[in-house]
Amino acid sequence: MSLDLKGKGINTRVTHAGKNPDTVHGSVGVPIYQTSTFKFRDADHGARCFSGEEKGYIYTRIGNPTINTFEEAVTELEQGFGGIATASGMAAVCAIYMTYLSAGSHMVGTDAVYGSSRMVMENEFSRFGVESSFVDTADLDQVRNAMRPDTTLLFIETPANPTIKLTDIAACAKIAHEHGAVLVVDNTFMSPVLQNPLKLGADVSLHSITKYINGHTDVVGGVLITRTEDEFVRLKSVINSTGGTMDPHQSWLVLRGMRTLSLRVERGEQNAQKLAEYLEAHPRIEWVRYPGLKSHPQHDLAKQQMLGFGSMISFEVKGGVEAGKTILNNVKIPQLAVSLGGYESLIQHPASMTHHNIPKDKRLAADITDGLVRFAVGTEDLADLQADLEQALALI
Ligand code: LCS
Repeated sequence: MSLDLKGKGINTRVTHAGKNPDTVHGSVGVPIYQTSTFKFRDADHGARCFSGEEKGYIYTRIGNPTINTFEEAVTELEQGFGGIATASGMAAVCAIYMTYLSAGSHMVGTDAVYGSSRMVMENEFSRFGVESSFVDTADLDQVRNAMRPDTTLLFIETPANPTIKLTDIAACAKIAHEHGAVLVVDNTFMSPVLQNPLKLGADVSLHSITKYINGHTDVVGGVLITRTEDEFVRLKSVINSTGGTMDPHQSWLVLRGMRTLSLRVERGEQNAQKLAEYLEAHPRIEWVRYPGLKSHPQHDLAKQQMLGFGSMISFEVKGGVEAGKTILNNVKIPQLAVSLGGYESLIQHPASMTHHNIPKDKRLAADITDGLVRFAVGTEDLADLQADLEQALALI
């Protein structure tokens, strides 16, 4: 019998969520069902599985026990109706666009979303007659003004990548629903441990699993968790038929990584808070953005809608781009690489890396300045990270 997780704390849920499909051997680890297809008992059984009269696995693009265990587990963490695992975070983003937009419809999105989430809309979906407005969703008036009668999707990322600006999820749910639109929240930066958008009224929570949920910088993946059965059925139908699904081995790795999610998040956050305070007080730093700092313009919103402040910091060094490069080239512990949410610290330059594909005028309008450095804080010892930053800052 599986453990009843109702009312249990986040650490217990991270550890035990998701039913083990092995009812034969009693394995504690979840088996990898590395198969593309499943055998029917007879022709009638096959027909019943296809018609939905009987539950049963058919074909791995449509469902697989290892993938389903991961989907169940992450749904438990987000407290949603159902989860759908995807091949990558971008496959999840595109599934949202394909499901909620049609020729002649319009979406409103956060201007500082992950670069490709914006560019795939402006460069590719626009070819199919879909319109979009990317605005500063931290400012609710900009959201309200951007909504149109044909707006069917409000897509926000909070905290936003890489400006660490926050968007009020509950307020956006209200605005979206008043316009008959759905609210989708990219919850990647917080993970289900630190923010639960569905509880705040969002219709779908989205993650690039590549980041905190997997946490080991060795798998690319995504997931969508819905608040209601209706949204689950709509999205599942689009994803199953368009094929951006996860595979069983990928799901197994991600499930394994996820079992330490709350420990990693807690440690990363402790380090990030101290490092943000250290950087803010440093004479060679121009500014620091971290939701746990009192100087963050939305520190109160962070305390209200988040369960912690996360481990993503953005900062700018005095001396702009060249001084920023000195930091990137001289820190020894954070590796100079894109991505985030792994156990190890990573550092990168959004203007020339993750957000290079956004035209400069749009990038600057979204406050992604040329000197902005993004620091994904890992689980190393705080003293070592701080000493490393100190020696790099001394070179400026
Ligand atoms: N959403 C957010 C907030 C992201 O940061 C990313 C990737 C995605 C979606 C897409 O997920 P993927 O397909 O890569 O799994 N962000 C990256 C970043 O900041 N550096 O490298 C990738």
